[in-house]
Amino acid sequence: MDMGNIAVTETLKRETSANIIQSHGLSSFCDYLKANKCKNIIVMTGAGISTSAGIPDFRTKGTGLYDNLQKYNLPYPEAIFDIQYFKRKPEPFYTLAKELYPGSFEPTPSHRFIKLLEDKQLLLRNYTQNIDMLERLAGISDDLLVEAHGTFHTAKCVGPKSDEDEDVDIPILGCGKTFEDKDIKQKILDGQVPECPDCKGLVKPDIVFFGEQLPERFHSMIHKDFKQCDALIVIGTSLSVAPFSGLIHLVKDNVPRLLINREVCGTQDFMGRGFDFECEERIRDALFLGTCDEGVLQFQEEMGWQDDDLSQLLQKTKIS
Ligand code: CNA
Ligand code: ZN
Repeated sequence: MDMGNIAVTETLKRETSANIIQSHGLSSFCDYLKANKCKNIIVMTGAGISTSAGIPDFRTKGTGLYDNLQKYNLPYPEAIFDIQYFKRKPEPFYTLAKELYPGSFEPTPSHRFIKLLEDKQLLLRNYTQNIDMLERLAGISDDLLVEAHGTFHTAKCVGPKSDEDEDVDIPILGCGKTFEDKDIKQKILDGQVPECPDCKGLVKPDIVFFGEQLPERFHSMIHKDFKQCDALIVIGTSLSVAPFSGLIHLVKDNVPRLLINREVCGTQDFMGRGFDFECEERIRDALFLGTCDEGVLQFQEEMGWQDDDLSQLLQKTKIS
């Protein structure tokens, strides 16, 4: 028996089984941040951080948008964000856009928390799937924000409406004219479909529909950012839309990750890189199961941060 080999194997075992954080709880994640002085934190967010502002998410049973689209008479719920369907029938999207139009909602404590990370110079980037622009309203700087599913901030002519039976080309090119939200906002709020003044095409806000590419900024930022990331926080998303959902696999495998959400998600085994909130060896992922706003408040307490704004905002906001 080669005792040298056994010793090496034992050392390797100990190294690979060493915990990164001490338990799967939020406090262990915060202990790690303090002990390791992390300052390249990436925050990934979804519709769950905006529900306490009064904006429904997609998939929550009962209150989510997908359960409440009957009035739009859609062939299937996702059609409302399907580019092919939109080109044939833009009206349902605009009816929804009128209801959800940015401007009538206030940022939540969870948005404020991300801004707090920025103020403390700990935020490397906020990757959001949301299109409600509440990050901008919370004051998060443009350069720290990646709006992965686009924004209502700008819009583009996507060409004329298609006939019911016409196959829509992808990519769908209009005359290329671009617009700012102020150019089309009033039309949308008046319940009309905005039209391109040059070619009479449909003007579509630059939010990413199913069947469309994510913005160039998303693709150009992710590789450098996720390599550099020293802690990952995921808040208020079901992690069910790719490629966004795959970002949690991009951080180095010794980087701790925290999920704050009402339900567990992201645990699918992707080459051993899905969240694991149960393992007893090499604990790396932490979970706060509850509302986003409660989670960020507890986070802040664990870190010993005093932020009266956040506490006040939490009292004002209805926790959903
Ligand atoms: P989703 O699939 O609806 O998932 C939301 C997740 O958040 C679910 O896991 C919920 O359980 C959870 N959740 C909801 N409310 C809370 C809460 N208060 N506290 C804790 N957890 C909560 O939405 P995703 O963002 O994952 O899906 C991506 C889609 C949704 C993106 O393309 C967005 O554009 C789209 N979307 C955005 C908005 C918005 O901008 N506010 C609203 C609705 C949908
Ligand atoms: Zn046009």
